[in-house]
Amino acid sequence: MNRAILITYPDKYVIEEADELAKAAGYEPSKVLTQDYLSRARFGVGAGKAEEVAKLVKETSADVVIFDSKLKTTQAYNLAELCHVEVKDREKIILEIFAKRATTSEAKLQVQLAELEYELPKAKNRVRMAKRGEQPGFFGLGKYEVDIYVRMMKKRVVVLKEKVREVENRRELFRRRRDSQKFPTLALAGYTAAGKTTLFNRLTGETKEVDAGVFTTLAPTTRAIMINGRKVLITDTVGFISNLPAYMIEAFKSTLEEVSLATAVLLLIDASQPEKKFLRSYDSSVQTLGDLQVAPSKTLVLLNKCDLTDKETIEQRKMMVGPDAIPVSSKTGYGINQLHDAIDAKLQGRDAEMKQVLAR
Ligand SMILES: Nc1nc2c(ncn2[C@@H]2O[C@H](COP(=O)(O)OP(=O)(O)OP(=O)(O)O)[C@@H](O)[C@H]2O)c(=O)[nH]1
Ligand SMILES: [Mg+2]
Repeated sequence: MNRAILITYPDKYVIEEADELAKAAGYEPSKVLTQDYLSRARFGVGAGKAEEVAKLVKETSADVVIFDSKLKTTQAYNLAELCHVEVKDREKIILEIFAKRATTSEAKLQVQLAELEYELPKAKNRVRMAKRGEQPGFFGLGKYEVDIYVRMMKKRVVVLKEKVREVENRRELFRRRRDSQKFPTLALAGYTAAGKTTLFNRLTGETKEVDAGVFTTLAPTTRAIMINGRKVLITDTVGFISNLPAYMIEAFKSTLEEVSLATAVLLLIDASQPEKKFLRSYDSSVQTLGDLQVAPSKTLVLLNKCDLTDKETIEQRKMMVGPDAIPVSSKTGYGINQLHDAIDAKLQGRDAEMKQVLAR
C-alpha cells in the first residue's frame, strides 16, 4: 500500500472520514496534519505547515500527499514541488475510489466522464501556465503539445457525454416502461455506508455486496417487492458524501435520477454514530436530496443501525431530525413492519393526491 501524509481539518470525525477515504483509495496515511483553513493561496496550507509536510514526506518516505479539500492547479503544483511527491486532493481520491469500484459499464462511463471533468480545468490552467513559462515540462510536454493535449481531452469529454447520454436514454426508456405499469417507486438514499444495501437485501431477499468501507454500491439495482399487499419497485443507489462537487453529481445523474424521480425516498442515517458525525451525515444527505430536487414531503427518514445504540439516543436523534423518523435495524430486522406501514401510509397519501389531481 502507498504511504501517505494526510492534510485535513482538526475535527475527529472529519479526520476519520478522510482516513477512510484514503484507505479505500489504496493509501495508508502514516501521518495526519491538520489546519483550520485549507484555502491558503500558495500551498492550500500556510507556508510553515507546507514546510512541515515536506519534512514529514522525507522522514516517512511517503509516496503521496493527500489534501482533504479542493486544491487549485497552482496550489497542487507548488506543494508537489516542495514535497517532491504527487499531491492529490479530496475529489481526486473520491474519483480513484469510484474508478476502483466501478464494475458495470454504466458506472465506468460515469467515472471516466467525472475524471475528465476533473482534469480538464486543471489542464487548461497548465496550458496558461506553460504559455507564461511558469511551468515548463508538464508531463515533459512543450506548450504546443499541452495545447493539443487539452484539445484531445475536450474531444473525449464530448464523446463520453454522448455515450453517457445514450445510457441515460436507455435508463429513461426502462423507467417509462416501468412507469407505464404504474407501480410506485421507492429509492434508498443516504450517506455512504449508512446501510442502504443491507436494507435493500432485507426487503428484497437479495444478496448484494455489503461492506463496512465507503462507496460499495456505485450502480443502482431495482427489484419489485410487496408492501402490505401492494407491488412497489425499490432501487438501491450510490451513497452520498459531504463536499461532493456538482460535476460528480452530474456524471452520476442517470443513477441519481432514480432518487429524483422516485415516488418516495427512504433516507437512511446511521443513528449509531456520535452526535456530531450523525448531524454531519444527515445535513449533507438533506442537502444532496435538495440538489436532486426531492421534496421533503416525499422523504421518510430512517434511523438505521439502532441495534448498536440505546432508546435514549434514538429519542435524541429523533428530536434532531423530526418525530416521524423511524428507528430500524437493517441487520436484525427491527422496525421493518413499522417501515412497511409508513411506506404504505406515504403511498396512500400519494394515491389521494393523484385522485384529487385527476378529479380537477
Ligand atoms: N449493526 C448494524 N450494522 C449495519 C446495519 N445496516 C448496515 N450495517 C453495516 O454497515 C456497513 C455498511 O452497509 P451497506 O449496506 O454496505 O451500506 P451502504 O449504505 O449500501 O453503503 P454504500 O454502498 O457504500 O453507499 C456494513 O458493514 C453493514 O453490515 C444495521 O442495521 N446494524
Ligand atoms: Mg450500498
